[in-house]
Amino acid sequence: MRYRLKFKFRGMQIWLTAAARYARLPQVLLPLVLLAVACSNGAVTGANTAQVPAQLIDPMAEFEGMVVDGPILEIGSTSVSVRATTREKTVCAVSYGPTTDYGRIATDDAMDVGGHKDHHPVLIGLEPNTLYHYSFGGIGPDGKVFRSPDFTFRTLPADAGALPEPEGENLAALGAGARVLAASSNFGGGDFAGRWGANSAFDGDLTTQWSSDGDGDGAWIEIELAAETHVTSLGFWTRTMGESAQIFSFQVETDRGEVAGPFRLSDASSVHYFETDLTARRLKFQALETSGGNTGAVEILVYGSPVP
Ligand SMILES: [Ca+2]
Repeated sequence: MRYRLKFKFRGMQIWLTAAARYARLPQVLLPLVLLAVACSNGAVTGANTAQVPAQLIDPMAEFEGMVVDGPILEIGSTSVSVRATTREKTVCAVSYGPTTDYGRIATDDAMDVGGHKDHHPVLIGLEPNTLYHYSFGGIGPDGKVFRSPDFTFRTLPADAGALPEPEGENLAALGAGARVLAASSNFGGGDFAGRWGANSAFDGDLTTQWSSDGDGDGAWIEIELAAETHVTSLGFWTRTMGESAQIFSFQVETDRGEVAGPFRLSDASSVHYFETDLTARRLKFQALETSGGNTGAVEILVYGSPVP
């Protein structure tokens, strides 16, 4: 079977013919069609098309040149963290789903307006022990799009020993009236509400993170709950930068001087829950063992009931 594509460019007829013997044909043809539409629109509206390069972009070829490290996956049972580094600042996205039709998209909420080089999108809402397809792509400041070929991963089986998410409201959420009192630091000297600020560990957003400024084992963060609370469960999702920034264990200290822990975090791909029996208005979460560097948390959660 053969496809034929026809379009006008600056008054000239250009014919493209491609044989459909490669599985990637639609992915190669898409940018050709987009370029053709862009060129023909310019001709119709009279826009200045003199600077439009008459070149055809192959996103997968651009991917090879743009992505210098990754994608590297931190695979959990229900979520996957993706890390990739691009040669230039770009805006990235991951398409993912159970088939090559994908169906979901994730991007890096920490994105600068002008894009960035270190990308950390998180794929959430996954089923345990399930095969998924994904493609990492984006666009650079030169207007060139790039995307990876189709990749796959299998989520981990559900951890039989892991505690499920507790019932009830997360009392550590800012929306539940909790607030950050203090933190060992925020990356870059920012404030609590900044991009890497302490509030990011209590905002209910799995794409935002609190990052300390190189505190390693010395990282800590203290919150005040809306009311004196009998704390029956904690949840903690550590951040990671692969080789650093990951918390392996932590403890929690209350304003009454009670200490619980150490609690071990087996990975950085999801929230880990722990049962507790504490009474507190204020809770101080302290890193114990870490891989050093800009340690912090994606989310910290607290469950329980008000003390009568
Ligand atoms: Ca967050």
